[in-house]
Amino acid sequence: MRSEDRAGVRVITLDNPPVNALSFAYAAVLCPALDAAEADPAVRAVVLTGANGLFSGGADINDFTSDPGPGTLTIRDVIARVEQSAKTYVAAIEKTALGGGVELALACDYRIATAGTKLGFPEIKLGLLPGAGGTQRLPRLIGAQDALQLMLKGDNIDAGDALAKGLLDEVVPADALGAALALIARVAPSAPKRRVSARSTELGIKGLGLFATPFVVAQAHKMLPPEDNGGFAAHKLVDAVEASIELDFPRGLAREFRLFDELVRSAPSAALRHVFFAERELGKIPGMPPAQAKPIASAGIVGAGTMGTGIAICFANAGIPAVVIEPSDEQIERAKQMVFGMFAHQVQRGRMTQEEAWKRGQSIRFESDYAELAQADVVIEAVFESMDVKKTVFAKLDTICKPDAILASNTSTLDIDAMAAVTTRPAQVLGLHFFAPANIMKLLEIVRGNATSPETMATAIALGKTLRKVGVVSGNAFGFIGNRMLFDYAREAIQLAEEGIAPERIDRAMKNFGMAMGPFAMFDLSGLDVFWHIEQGRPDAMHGRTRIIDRLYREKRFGQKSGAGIYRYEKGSREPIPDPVTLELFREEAAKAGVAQGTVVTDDEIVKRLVDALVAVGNELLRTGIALRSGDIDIVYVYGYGFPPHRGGPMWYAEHAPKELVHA
Ligand code: T1G
Repeated sequence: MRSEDRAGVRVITLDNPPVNALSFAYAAVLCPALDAAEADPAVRAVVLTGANGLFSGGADINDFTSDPGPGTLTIRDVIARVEQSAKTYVAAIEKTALGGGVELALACDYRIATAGTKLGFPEIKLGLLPGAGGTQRLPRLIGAQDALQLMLKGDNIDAGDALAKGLLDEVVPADALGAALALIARVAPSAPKRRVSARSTELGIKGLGLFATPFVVAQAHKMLPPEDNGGFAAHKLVDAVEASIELDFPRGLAREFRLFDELVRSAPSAALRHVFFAERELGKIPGMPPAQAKPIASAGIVGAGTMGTGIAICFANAGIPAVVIEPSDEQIERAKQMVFGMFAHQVQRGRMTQEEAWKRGQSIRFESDYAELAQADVVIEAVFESMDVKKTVFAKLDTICKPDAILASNTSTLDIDAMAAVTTRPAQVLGLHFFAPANIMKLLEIVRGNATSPETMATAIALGKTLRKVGVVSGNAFGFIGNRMLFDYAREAIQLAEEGIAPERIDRAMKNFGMAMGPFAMFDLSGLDVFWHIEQGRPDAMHGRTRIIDRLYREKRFGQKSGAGIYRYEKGSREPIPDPVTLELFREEAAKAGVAQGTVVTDDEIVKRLVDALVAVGNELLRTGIALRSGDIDIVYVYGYGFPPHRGGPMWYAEHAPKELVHA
């Protein structure tokens, strides 16, 4: 922390690298400094600002694993001192202010930020609510409706929106500190304190007075997911904002503190905090010598199918021009439609200007001649999932691409080393496994081959961030991390169905657990034919072929795309309809395999068996080093396979869920 005086104004600079977290330890530094400013008659006003390129990333999330001992100073004590001060406080905010950082600013009399600053309350993403007065001060400042939206979503808003909502008093092009000093020169010491807590909360809904609060609150609760399935913090947040309307400030604050304490001890919050830190560990590869990432200024993609085109859109969104090689004019037309459609949709949703959409669309070039890839810094192959086809592509790329170009495969299961072996540059070959739809799904498996160099890995990890992906490093083995585990998960689901449990019941149990969709609906969405093809390629060691998949494939029941798979679908509908034909197929296959029908299981036991299947393979992947950390596996399943983040991922869940629910 730095503190200096400028003409009677004490400038206190938050300086707790890397993100100026307002930890218990840092509160013990800040509180005496605030007390000193308060006691110094020469100080007529105080400016709070931040070092390290931001204002503050909020409270220190590490602090939540332990209870602050009696007398421990916390962010709440810092904020109380600022608000109760007799002096004028101005928050001078640059770049980022999140969670407790915004709550600190809310305790000040004035808030000034530079244009482009991001402000937000991400606590909900940690299974928490703003627990340093935010749920009581923000509604008083900007109205209950806007405050609730901001805190329920947990997304950042920029300074312009924050000014429009009344969260900020001023937005300046640059130099927030200078603007704060100028404001103080204009207003202090004559200006009265502007304590937000002294205000009362307006509902902030046109034409609706506070009388409507019970109705609005009830509506808000109705729109939230159930408490036991991801909605725990959100419901508490609504209760806290209701308190900001119903109760005076001190009692509202006490209600907030009680609700926060309940959340910080909760399993969903512990799980979400695990996901937060697991995500930040991803780029750290134990044992890999430090290496410099190479800049990627141009990309090539081979294959303009759904994946190839989605990958090209990722590059366009990151401002990197991409050349897509596709021999079929018809396929190029389809791909151009997809690109155009995707960007037009962004414009319609107001997420992009027409001009920006045009620019990004134009940055993707479709060609048929591989020679167009000669100068690309990275080339990603996204052709049909056949090793022979991929080897042909890699051998060709190796002769055409510049010597230091990186060659990557978007394969979801196949052997990267086998592809590298047909090139003269195995050190620059790796897997970059995108998930469908590639321009939407955040997960990226970065598959390290035996010969892949540290420099290539560093470049790929940096590229993942540039493409705004969550990049997880995987060793080179069949199915890498995600798909490898998925096979055993799918297998266990089929086993349950062969034992007589209806697919729709299994899917319902997994959805109620929080999965985005159940295993059988997933089969039908991704296509049983795709599953069948991958099964043909998988090593026998991984259990035999799945009889029912074979059977459904031979009966051309491919899923949604053919109108029937595990479920059947009405024409033009994606609504799964249980199909007695499938039940009969399961019964026949079970009888052939001598699988006893009539197993009686609870929904919890269905969840247990399926999560167990994931965890058993997860442990094997950790033992063999294919996965670096159990946290990495959790991130793969949360970002790539719809595993509920409030359960922390399969490995975390197995370790932390009540023992009666798991026995991995
Ligand atoms: N607490 C502890 N560590 C944090 C942290 C935090 N709030 N924020 C970041 N870190 C660590 C992170 O783990 C990493 O560590 C390093 O800082 C750089 O982070 C009472 C309850 C601020 C936008 O949720 O969103 O306030 O890996 O890689 O990309 O109401 O970090 O280097 O060892 O992400 O530049 C609410 C979380 C807290 C914000 C910077 N705040 N942080 O992004 O760096 S709860 C948040 C972020 C709260 C109050 C409540 C981002 C960032 P390491 P990074 P970045």
